[in-house]
Amino acid sequence: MRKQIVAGNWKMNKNVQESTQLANEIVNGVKDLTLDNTRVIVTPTFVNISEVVKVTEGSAVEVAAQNMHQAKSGAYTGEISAEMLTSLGLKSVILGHSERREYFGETDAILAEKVNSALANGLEVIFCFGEVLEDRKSNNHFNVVESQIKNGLFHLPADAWKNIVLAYEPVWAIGTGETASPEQAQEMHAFIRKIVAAKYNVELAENVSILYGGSVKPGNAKEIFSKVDVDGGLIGGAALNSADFLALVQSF
Ligand code: G2H
Repeated sequence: MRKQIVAGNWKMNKNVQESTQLANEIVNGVKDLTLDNTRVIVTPTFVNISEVVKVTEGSAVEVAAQNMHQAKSGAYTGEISAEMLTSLGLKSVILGHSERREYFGETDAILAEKVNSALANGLEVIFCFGEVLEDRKSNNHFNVVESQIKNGLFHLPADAWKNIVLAYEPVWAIGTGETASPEQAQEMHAFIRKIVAAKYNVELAENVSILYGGSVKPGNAKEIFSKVDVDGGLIGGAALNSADFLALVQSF
């Protein structure tokens, strides 16, 4: 059975004290929960990862990174490699978030390299993609999503997919308060599973967790997460306070 995941994308928020406090509250909050098939992940900024790792050690809360550079090492001022993340004990990294694509020029080709580097270093990849509003208005959203997945991931052999989590984030719903309706999310997630099954096989597609992201909050999560092909969420704004985030963890 594929895993359900609630992953908090803290983006460029929280200093070290705030990060450790939030992590502490989440660690304490999940202690009494029966999580069974649900993974809980938090992603602080790079500078706060070490401290958050200390707080979450031995708990059910996993720590992941929001990004990494594709090169092994070298003269890339300001960048972080996959190996640096694994040396901190991290198991996962988010790649391809629309903010990285839009503000930092991350192309499909760069992302494919990042995916390769992450996997080669034993990291799980939470791979994000999603259409902008114009694509949806022009009914081009399925094509856009298909091409992002194809260009970023379809070069991988089937066995690499055990370390892939997909995150569909319609750009028009990110941080805007707009959410895709549960039906829109389900429709896209079913499409994604179909194209992955067509490229690989049905079993592989059934085992991939597909998260939804974009203004998920306690008030809408239950309905979105209840959809058959939605396996949880990548959460921004509502991951920044423990009460909301813990409510989301319990929204399955
Ligand atoms: C989408 C999401 C987290 P928010 O970026 O990845 O953010 O929940 O604030 O829309």
